[in-house]
Parts: sequence; structure tokens; C-alpha cells
Amino acid sequence: EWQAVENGVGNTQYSGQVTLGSTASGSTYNLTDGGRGNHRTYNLNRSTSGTGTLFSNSTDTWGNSLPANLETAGADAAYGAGLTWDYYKNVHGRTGIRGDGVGAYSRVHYSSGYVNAFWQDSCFCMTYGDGSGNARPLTSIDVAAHEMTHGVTSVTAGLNYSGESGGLNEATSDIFAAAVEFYADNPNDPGDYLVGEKININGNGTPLRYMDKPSKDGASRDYWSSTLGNVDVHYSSGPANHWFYLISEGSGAKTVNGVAYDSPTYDGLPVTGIGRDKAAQIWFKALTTKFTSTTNYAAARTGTLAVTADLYGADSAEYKSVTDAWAAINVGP
Ligand code: ASN
Ligand code: ZN
Repeated sequence: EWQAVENGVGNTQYSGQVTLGSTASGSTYNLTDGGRGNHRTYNLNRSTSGTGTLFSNSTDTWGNSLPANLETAGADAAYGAGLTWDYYKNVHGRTGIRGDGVGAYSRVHYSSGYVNAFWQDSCFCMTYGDGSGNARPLTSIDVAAHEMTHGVTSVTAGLNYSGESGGLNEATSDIFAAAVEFYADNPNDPGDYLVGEKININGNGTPLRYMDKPSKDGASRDYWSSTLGNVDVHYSSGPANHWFYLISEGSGAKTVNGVAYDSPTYDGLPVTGIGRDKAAQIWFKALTTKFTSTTNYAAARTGTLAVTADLYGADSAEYKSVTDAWAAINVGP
């Protein structure tokens, strides 16, 4: 059946009023993003299996910012997926998670009081809980980009989700979560090097993770050590998140979009930032051309240096900063 590609209005919880891609079939609008590979957004309505129902209505206006209604989480999830689609397409030339122009799908309102979100290769889909207590639905831009990036990692490097490669897998999701949030340039959710700052996951207003100094969360590692592969992948991501912050912004104290950072180095030596756009380009190229399922921190260093030499030359300032940033997290030659 013919479906017309439409632009609807999303009244989101985290990002204000936004444009959402939809499709029209007769007098019914569906939250199927016709301009982005037909990425679909479903309402699980507290179920934990299947796809529930595709969000649809007769107005093409989705959600209510506050108080949120059942469509609101759908609007936020659809917006985050659309931004992530646009980021990979417009910045890295990758159309869709597989690069084949085909969308995935999102499911919101998973279970009750569920404080997490996840990607599954098996359904090529991502799923969001509603949070519980003070924690809000997990449908912020950075969480959406984090989960969708798990799909990209899976079909490219395929980094195994344990040991050091698991930490690099998690860091890849946090790195592109930050990159997408900056790309979005949404005044309601300005770009930052924090993960999950909008969802109040700890109930006290603090974010889930900090890229400038990962140990601020009380569990993540700041630096590589020989025991790094023994900790949870959401903590062994710390040194690579820290690397990304350092290579983007440089070491020491800095304020970006009103957020104050202070990034230390293992060797006590300074790192000069090259900007997050170049940093993201280096990580994306390494992820898609150098990293494999078993890449560890030492191999990630080698891979990023190889692509930096390709992009900027081995005598470049960029190459020196990439080298310095790895040394700053205790990964050396
Ligand atoms: N939200 C978590 C993540 O994407 C879910 C998990 O532990 N896999 O990393
Ligand atoms: Zn993850």
C-alpha cells in the first residue's frame, strides 16, 4: 500500500518541539520515518515481548511535552533515532545502521519501572524503559544514539562485548552519543561529554557517565591497566571515553556549552585537543576499517594512529595529539 512521506510535529519531553518524519496512509499517520529508511516507533505499553503497536494517529502531532502522555516517549525515541540516522549519513556517509538505507525500529514503554535501554541484534531494534522513581523515560538523544550505535558497531568491527573489546564497544556508543548530541544542537539538550544527563537515572540529577574524568561516576576507570578487561564493560569504557574527551578538547579545565570539565592525564603531560569533529572522524574510520571483534586498547591505539596518518599525515599535529591522548590514558607503544 502507498504511504506518503510526511513531516509531523513532536512535542518531546527532552528536546522541545521538533519535526518528526512520519508516513500517511489514507487519513492515518504512522510514526514510520519515511525519509529515514522507514524507521518505526512502537508502543510496547508495558509488555516485554513483541512489538506492541506502531504509534499512529490522525493529527501527525506526537506527544505532549509535560505532562507527558504515552506518545511522548515515542516522540523522543523517534527524534533520537532520526538524529542518529542524520548524523551517520551526513557526517560519515553511512545511510542506516548497515549502510544499506534500511531503518531499524524502536520500542518504548518496555515493562514497568524499567531503568534501562538496550539494542538487540536479533530484532535489529532498540528498546526503552520508562524509568522508576525520579528516573525518567530513557528516551533522551544521547541514550538513543548510544543504543543505535551498538547496531553500527555490531555490523562493522563487531567488538566482542566482554573484556577490553567490550569496553571499546561501550565507549564507541558513548562517543557517538556525545557526537550526535552536539550534532543535534538542540537548545533543550545542548551537546556535552556526559551520558544520560537528562534522564536523572541516579535520582539526584547526576549523569550516568562522565567522559572528561570517568571515575566521577564512582566505578569507571580513568586509565588503562592490566586489570581493565576484568571490569564491567560500562566501566572499562572509561579510558576510551576519556581518550575521546582529551583528543577533542584537550587536558585540564574547560567549559563547553556551560558545562565545566577538568580532564586529568596519567603521565601528567598535557594533551592538545583537535576538536570533536576530527576526533569522531578518526574513531569512525578506525571502527569501520581497523577494529575487529578482538581489538583491545593497544590495538585501538594502533588503529587510530593508522587512520590519523592516512587522514592528516604522520607528521601532523593531529597525529601527535592522538599519540599524546593514548599516553594520557596509559596506553603506549
Ligand atoms: N543500556 C545498556 C547499554 O546499552 C544495556 C546493556 O547493558 N547492554 O549498554
Ligand atoms: Zn551500551
